[in-house]
Amino acid sequence: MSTDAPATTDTHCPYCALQCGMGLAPRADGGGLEVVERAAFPVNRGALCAKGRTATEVLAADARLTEPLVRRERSGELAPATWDEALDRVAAGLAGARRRHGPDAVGVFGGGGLTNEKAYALGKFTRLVLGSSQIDYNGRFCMSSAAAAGTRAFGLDRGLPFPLEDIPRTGCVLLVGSNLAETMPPALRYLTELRENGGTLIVVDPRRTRTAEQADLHLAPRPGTDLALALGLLHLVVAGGRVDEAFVAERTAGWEQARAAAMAHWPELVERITGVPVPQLRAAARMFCEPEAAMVLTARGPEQQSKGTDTVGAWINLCLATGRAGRPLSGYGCLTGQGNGQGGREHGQKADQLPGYRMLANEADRAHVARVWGVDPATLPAPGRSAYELLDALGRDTPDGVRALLLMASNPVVSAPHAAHVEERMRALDFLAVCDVVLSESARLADVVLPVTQWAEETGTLTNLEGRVLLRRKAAEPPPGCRSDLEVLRALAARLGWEKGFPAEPEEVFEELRRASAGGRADYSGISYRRIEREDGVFWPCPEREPERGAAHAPHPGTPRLFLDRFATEDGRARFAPVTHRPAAEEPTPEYPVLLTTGRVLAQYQSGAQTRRVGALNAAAPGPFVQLHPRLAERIGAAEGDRLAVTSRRGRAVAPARVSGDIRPDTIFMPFHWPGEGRANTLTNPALDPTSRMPEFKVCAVRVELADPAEPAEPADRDGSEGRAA
Ligand SMILES: Nc1nc2c(c(=O)[nH]1)N[C@H]1C(S)=C(S)[C@@H](COP(=O)(O)OP(=O)(O)OC[C@H]3O[C@@H](n4cnc5c(=O)[nH]c(N)nc54)[C@H](O)[C@@H]3O)O[C@H]1N2
Ligand SMILES: Nc1nc2c(c(=O)[nH]1)N[C@H]1C(S)=C(S)[C@@H](COP(=O)(O)OP(=O)(O)OC[C@H]3O[C@@H](n4cnc5c(=O)[nH]c(N)nc54)[C@H](O)[C@@H]3O)O[C@H]1N2
Ligand code: SF4
Ligand SMILES: [Mo]
Repeated sequence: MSTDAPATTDTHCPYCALQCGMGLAPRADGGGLEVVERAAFPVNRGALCAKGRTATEVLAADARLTEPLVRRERSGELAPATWDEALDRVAAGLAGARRRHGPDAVGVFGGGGLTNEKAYALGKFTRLVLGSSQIDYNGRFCMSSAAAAGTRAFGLDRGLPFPLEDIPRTGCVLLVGSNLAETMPPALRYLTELRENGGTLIVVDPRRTRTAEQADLHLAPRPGTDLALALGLLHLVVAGGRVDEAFVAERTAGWEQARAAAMAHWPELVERITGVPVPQLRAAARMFCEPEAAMVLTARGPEQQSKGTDTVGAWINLCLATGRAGRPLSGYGCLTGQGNGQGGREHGQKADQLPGYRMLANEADRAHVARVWGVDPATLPAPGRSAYELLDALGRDTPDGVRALLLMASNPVVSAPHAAHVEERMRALDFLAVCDVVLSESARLADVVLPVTQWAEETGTLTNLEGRVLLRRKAAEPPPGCRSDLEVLRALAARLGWEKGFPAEPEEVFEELRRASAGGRADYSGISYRRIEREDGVFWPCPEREPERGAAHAPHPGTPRLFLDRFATEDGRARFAPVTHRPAAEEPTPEYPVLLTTGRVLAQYQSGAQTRRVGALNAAAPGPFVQLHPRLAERIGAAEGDRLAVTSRRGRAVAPARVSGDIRPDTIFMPFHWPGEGRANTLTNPALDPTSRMPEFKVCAVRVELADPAEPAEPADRDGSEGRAA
């Protein structure tokens, strides 16, 4: 921080996609920073959830890594090392795998929490320095189905096509598989205001969540049946004569096929598939169609399914048929998840994409980016594997196996589906390097761990769920042993023969990102750090405008609202998705008679790597649990707090029972924030959506029984699993 910097720095929360504005001020007692209110920022207007309020605790030295660690050959243990030794080891590990097995034997796995600058640099590093096609990131586990469906329908994928401030002014919000009262608490206010203004809220969730409690109507389908539900609602729309024929004729294509699929899903059939009674279906169709404007918002519930892309497509169809898209206060939106869930997927860490949402398979896109990077387009690799497929290929002794991995900002040992298998694959690697701020369960398996700086210690841009590009500002100096991810990439690139092209200064990277994105679908070329500071963020697309001769320069204003005149497809029309219902990859059987779904609780974030290190959050959410209905509990003889064993075809997890009438009797719910015996992802199914390659986190078949009381509980180890044997 420069000496004349103001005492309070305006910045943003390190965690979710709402990217709440907050201030960071030096503590009165001189020890570190404290979070203070930043009321002027429009998204959260000062409100923060418990994670945001306690975020500075992860900056403390005792919560984090402050020196590089290298695995010692003799002891097999991770031990402190100098930066030079650690970086030399990483460069040698990556180069060695490439020399022995070719460039695609080196993989990179990124994260949607990385800033735009880091995501951009990581993709460029992989394609140029490593020459590898094998990069993907945890956002594949997050919104990739909504991204694929949005691109297919609208020609563009941006989480929300409107700012959050539009929500209170629409007539009805149909919220599908989002528990935002726990996952984005300050956003609940928009729904409260909607209802105060006379609008209605419909929530679709197999559980009666804190969010569902706010709804005028709560539909509780069986997990994995949203596609049928959406088709059933569209059926009722057609049968009730509520199709907006003029809109369909003028602004869409493909209606006949979509209509036929919906007509095959009559209400009684849909009741049988989903478990939602016909009168509730009728009520929902009525509530959605009655007001002049309405929105459908989805989150991970319908998206994290092996048919997530078609499922989101079916919800979009409902919007299109009723004319609730491409008009003011109407539309379909996806509530993205991670801090930079949106921007993280636009700038080149996704297996098939280049910066600016350009595509690796498109010649013109390759040529543009290659020009900015100063290389021959032919040297850019082809699209690579998706996240789970990449993890599944780790350490494989086959010609296409990935032998060395650079992991930056994800903790797949806890968060990947079929996690025991993924852990086994990671252990089989020839070489694993991890950049993280804490010694996560995945970092514990590494040969080299590089301790990096975090949010409040560095500057960078992030793109929130509204498509608003924000500036997260540096507010404190990092511990002396930490370096930024950008510095790490620069140092590795230099060791691998690229002295230039990898600046460590975020604004310099952003300037290059602007040029790389110019003319692309996610065009950031008109955005600058200065503009973001002045304007509380700028919505993309925001192309740079050449000043007109004689006239005062009017920069592009950014695009808070998309599609009002035309959709982003070539002919300007939105596309109906030709979708029909299909079952989940795993349906219940006598051996596995119960459905497991998974998700989040308020006080923990993701794999818990950061939030399990915060005292107040651990007190609020100390460990895993199995939420189950009293009828199911009675059937297996379980009472509140009893240890339950949950078994799927992939493994077994043990966690205490939480008996609650707020869940369907045929379904159990487990949060996925913990490692060890209660790890939900030991159970989950890596069945992938054929288009988005998103795994089916939200439904698999399990057996639930009382755990053997003689079996000792695993000690509650906050830091998780053992390291990798040498
Ligand atoms: N506290 C907290 N907040 C977070 C995060 C966190 O880890 N903790 N993570 C952030 C990230 S990356 C993300 S992606 C978002 C996720 O935000 P959400 O999508 O709101 O979170 P989830 O709990 O995964 O899923 C939401 C709901 O889907 C329901 N659900 C389960 N199966 C189905 C189904 O088949 N159909 C339907 N319709 N619903 C179903 C679950 O019961 C759950 O209540 O949260 C962000 N915010
Ligand atoms: N069963 C089940 N599993 C799920 C889901 C589910 O709903 N159910 N949801 C999925 C979803 S939506 C998501 S997004 C994934 C997320 O799962 P993960 O990818 O594991 O997410 P995090 O726990 O946020 O991991 C981020 C890691 O990066 C570190 N980190 C933070 N900031 C930085 C930084 O600036 N640089 C570097 N190098 N490291 C940093 C953190 O300390 C942490 O170790 O989980 C998925 N897994
Ligand atoms: S809602 Fe999200 S961005 Fe806001 S304070 Fe909580 S975790 Fe941070
Ligand atoms: Mo996510």
